[in-house]
Amino acid sequence: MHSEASDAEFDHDVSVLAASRPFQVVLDFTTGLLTPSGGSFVRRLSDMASAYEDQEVVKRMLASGDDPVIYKSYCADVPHEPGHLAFLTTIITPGTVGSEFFMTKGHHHYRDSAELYLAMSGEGLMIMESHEGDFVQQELVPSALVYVPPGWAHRTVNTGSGRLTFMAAYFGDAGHDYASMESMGGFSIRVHRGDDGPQLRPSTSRDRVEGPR
Ligand code: PAN
Ligand code: ZN
Repeated sequence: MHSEASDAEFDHDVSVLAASRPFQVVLDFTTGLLTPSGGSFVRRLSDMASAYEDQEVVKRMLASGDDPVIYKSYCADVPHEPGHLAFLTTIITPGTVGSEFFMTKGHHHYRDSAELYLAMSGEGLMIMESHEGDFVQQELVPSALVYVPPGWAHRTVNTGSGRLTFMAAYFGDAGHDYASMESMGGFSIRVHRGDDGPQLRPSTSRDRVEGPR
């Protein structure tokens, strides 16, 4: 089963209570904490080194022991099973790798299904790409809700000077497919720090994967 290995971070010991009875958790809109949470995971630069465009900078940072936490997620105590609605919060640290803003790995869902994002604090962008290669960006500012239709890969980028926090809810059996975007060389557009704010530029990583034409 494809989803089991790549969804390891999202899995946790779900309590019998949470799985079968209504429950309540508290979202802290400033810190992004979900309390109580059923587990958490962290992604450092070394966990997603290939996601960034400037591989020279990545190598230099890691070689000098600079391996920042790019983001942390807190998962609700909900089983990853059909019929359930899984949700989690994510807190992206501010920063860049070269000029490219810190961001999530980004993924498709194995089962093409919708997802709902709620921005809680900070400033960012959500970039989304369909199977057909259509690209859409949406701003993430506090209280913004972004609807991701089935089939759209999604990545979140912190373009601000503080942390970006948001919550996302998705179908329990959606599964997380990171490989499909990775195998194409990532998203077609990247978000860099420009002189006047975030700048969206075509990614050069796709050329690396496709080779010279
Ligand atoms: C989000 C993401 C979360 C971390 O909850 O999983 O922000 O990003 P990556 O999974 O791309 O590392 C979501 O879209 N869940 O489906
Ligand atoms: Zn998702």
